[in-house]
Amino acid sequence: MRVFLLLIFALILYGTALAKPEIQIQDPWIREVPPVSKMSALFMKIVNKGDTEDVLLSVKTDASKFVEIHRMVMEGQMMKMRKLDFLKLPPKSTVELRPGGIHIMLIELTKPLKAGQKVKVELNFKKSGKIVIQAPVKALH
Ligand SMILES: [Cu+2]
Repeated sequence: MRVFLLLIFALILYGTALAKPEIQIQDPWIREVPPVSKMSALFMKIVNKGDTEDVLLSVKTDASKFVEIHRMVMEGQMMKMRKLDFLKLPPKSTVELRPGGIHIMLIELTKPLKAGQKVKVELNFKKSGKIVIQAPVKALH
């Protein structure tokens, strides 16, 4: 009986070890802005191929002083941006960050962003830890 219980326990532990998120970043890009603009936004698809949720906690880059996760909301007739403290990434799903939707706001740009440049960005996830990407700067159209 004791051996049987141990076996069950080991199987549960094994299962827990296997259950984890698996994050992939696809098609990241930063919107090109005129040199006078002090803000831009970063977009991408965040794919979680794993079987448990992960959470995007924070984003860092040298391209701007501050970085925030934003979503667009309708208030009356106005589209406004609201800050999110984190972004949930459900298992077996893709969260798309795109213009007009959820985006990562780069506030107080440290240098002008020109199309063709690549910007190093560090994403911090609750379970997957740090993922570093190179996001190209592109014009919106
Ligand atoms: Cu924003």
